[in-house]
Amino acid sequence: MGRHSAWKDPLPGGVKAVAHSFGDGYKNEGMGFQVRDGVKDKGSEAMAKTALITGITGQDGSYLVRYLLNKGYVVHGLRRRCSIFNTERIDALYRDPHSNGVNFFLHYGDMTDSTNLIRVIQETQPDEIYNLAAQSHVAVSFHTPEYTANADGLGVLRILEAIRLLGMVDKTRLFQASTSELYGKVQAVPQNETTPFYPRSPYAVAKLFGYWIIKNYREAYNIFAANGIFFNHESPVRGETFVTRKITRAAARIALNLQPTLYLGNLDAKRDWGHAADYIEAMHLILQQDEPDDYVIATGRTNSVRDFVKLAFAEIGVVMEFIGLGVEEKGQISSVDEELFSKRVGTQPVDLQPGRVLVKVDPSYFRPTEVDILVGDFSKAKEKLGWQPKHNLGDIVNEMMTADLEVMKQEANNVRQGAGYAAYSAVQA
Ligand code: NDP
Ligand code: GDR
Repeated sequence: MGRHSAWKDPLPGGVKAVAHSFGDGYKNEGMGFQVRDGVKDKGSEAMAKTALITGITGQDGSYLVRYLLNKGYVVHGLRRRCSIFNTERIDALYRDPHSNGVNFFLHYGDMTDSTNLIRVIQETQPDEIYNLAAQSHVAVSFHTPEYTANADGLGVLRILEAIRLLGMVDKTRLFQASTSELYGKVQAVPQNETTPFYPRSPYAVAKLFGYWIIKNYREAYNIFAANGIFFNHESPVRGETFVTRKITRAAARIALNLQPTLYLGNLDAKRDWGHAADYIEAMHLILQQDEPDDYVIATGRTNSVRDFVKLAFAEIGVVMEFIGLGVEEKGQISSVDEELFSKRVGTQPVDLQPGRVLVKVDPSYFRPTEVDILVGDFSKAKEKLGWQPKHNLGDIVNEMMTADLEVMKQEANNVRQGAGYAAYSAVQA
């Protein structure tokens, strides 16, 4: 079992998972994938729309490709060359490229390379491009600011220029994954499409360039280019170093005695957390409108990192309380519901007595400049797109904990059988 359990099974919409086996002899980097079932639109290929997704190996890409394949799209994805496989989230869609009816293709590429973006767009002739590729970790952007600016900022310009230079302005629509991080040091609560921006990280500044270049090319060249100002969205396949997944993984590991303590940074930060499955539907809707426009996509509710910790542990019957202040703050067990614990974890709680400290603050996770509170007003999306979130935070935490418990039970088994070892990433963020 991989790092994520969520995509190992038959896929949503009746799409069947197919065993993965990447060969290394592809002459053409257009690798073939096919969804065997579940393609609702059985019309001819000439009728099918073609989409290109950058960032297809990421959380949102893995949801979006399934959504579009189920709608009958032919989907092309941009993947980076990596020294190990980085396609775990989409492996279940793999199908021998020599088969008939392949409708999902991967192409090597990078947002920092104009030549390859131009070539892939020319070869694939997409009706819709979803630009999801980014160095998306805010804390990491302080360590790699120039690269982040290049990939997340200039990368957007490269795609716009490719559309223009290839004469595809009338054919191709572009969705840009903009972010609530643009609001940064917030100038109003909640934030909507007219709230002024105040970015607080190299990531956010790079995304600000992306946001404005989309608007500028829309006005200057009439390109159908639109920003989705997306607030945080999570899922069982969220990257492991974002705070929600870090917490659900750690809670599952602590329950199974694989890890003693969870170290976090700023527990006071408040975020508007939604579900990735809802947000990718909004991306698609944004590109189906008559006119290109920019939309806030959010839930309208905000919670602190501390709240999220409590919700995650409550899933396994562990009630947490926080004592102390600042870097001395600690999360300790207040009580344990043993029946719920054994139902969810499958074992009796070991060493989980009231008073035991499970969460500590490590200042190395603090950011040089922080975004204290985000909460989005999605009224425009509701009115114009008919979009609203279907999942609440309780649903999200439940789904993430269920998936991480499954992954960690397997890891605990491996440890017991001496077939593996309990390791957690040496570099967390
Ligand atoms: P992930 O970090 O999970 O995925 C990012 C994707 O971008 C991965 O496929 C990654 O490839 C790819 N990528 C990174 N750098 C490059 C590059 N230089 N060239 C090509 N591909 C690259 O992000 P999410 O799926 O969570 O987010 C999708 C997009 O939405 C991002 O742009 C993010 O900034 C934005 N966003 C996300 C929000 C969220 O809460 N999830 C909220 C608002 C905006 P690899 O797998 O090889 O690393
Ligand atoms: P964020 O997400 O920065 O909002 O960006 P992240 O989950 O990394 O942080 C959320 C908040 O939690 C605080 N925090 C910690 N964060 C991490 N990663 N690790 C910790 O140990 C920790 N402790 C506390 C952070 O300081 C922050 O306040 C995400 C990304 O998906 C972006 O790409 C996207 O644009 C925004 O959401 C909207």
